[in-house]
Amino acid sequence: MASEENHTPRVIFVVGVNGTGKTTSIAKLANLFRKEGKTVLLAAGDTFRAASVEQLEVWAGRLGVECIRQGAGADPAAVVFDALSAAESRGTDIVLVDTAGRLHTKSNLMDELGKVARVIRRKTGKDPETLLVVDGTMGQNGLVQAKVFAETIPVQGLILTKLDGTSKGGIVVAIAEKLGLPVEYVGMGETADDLDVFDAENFVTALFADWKSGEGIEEG
Ligand SMILES: Nc1nc2c(ncn2[C@@H]2O[C@H](COP(=O)(O)OP(=O)(O)OP(=O)(O)O)[C@@H](O)[C@H]2O)c(=O)[nH]1
Ligand SMILES: [Mg+2]
Repeated sequence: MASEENHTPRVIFVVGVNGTGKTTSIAKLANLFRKEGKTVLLAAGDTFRAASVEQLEVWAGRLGVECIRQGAGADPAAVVFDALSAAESRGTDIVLVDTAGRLHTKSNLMDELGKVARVIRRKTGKDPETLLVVDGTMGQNGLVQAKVFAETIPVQGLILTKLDGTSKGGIVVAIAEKLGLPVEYVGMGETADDLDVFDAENFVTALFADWKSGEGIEEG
């Protein structure tokens, strides 16, 4: 296993509006990476509410992964710095960074994301992989919010959550078109196993199959 002195972990920075599914998606990603045989560490960067640190710790306990935390009200950048130090010394493969949900209109909170990203860059020598979590049931509103996030900090891809709900599919096409960002993962429920790696071809096939059955096309 990797434990050389200058180990640099892969850092995934998870951002988005309140309640979109960031913390749950982190648990799902941790579960996915662990199944791939990777070592994972969670950083409780949502220090805004005490309950959110606890929420992440409950997931960490269930999944058997470590969670680096400080108290509520701590500086998220300091929590992330600690988590990266721990990952470096332990040779951890992937650090998943949770963040407090924020409205795109709150510029001080948006600035905070930039600060955390800078700490990650300084500590690891590279930009984090930033994944923006978008609630698939939010329609156009989600799109507008996502657009502002992506204009504020560099975003590499999207996690589209709650696609197990009623709204299906269409938003994926709209987002890809309007934001020009790849959908990396889709959330399909509330458990750690409910995350799919997004595959455009399969997705379109499934959409088409739904449409066909909706049209009542008879089977040969
Ligand atoms: N049905 C469904 N529910 C989801 C999915 N992802 C998250 N949720 C639920 O959505 C709610 C909010 O999820 P969180 O992970 O706490 O969202 P968050 O973005 O971390 O929220 P804040 O930290 O408050 O901004 C929870 O009840 C989750 O169980 C999903 O893919 N499908
Ligand atoms: Mg959260």
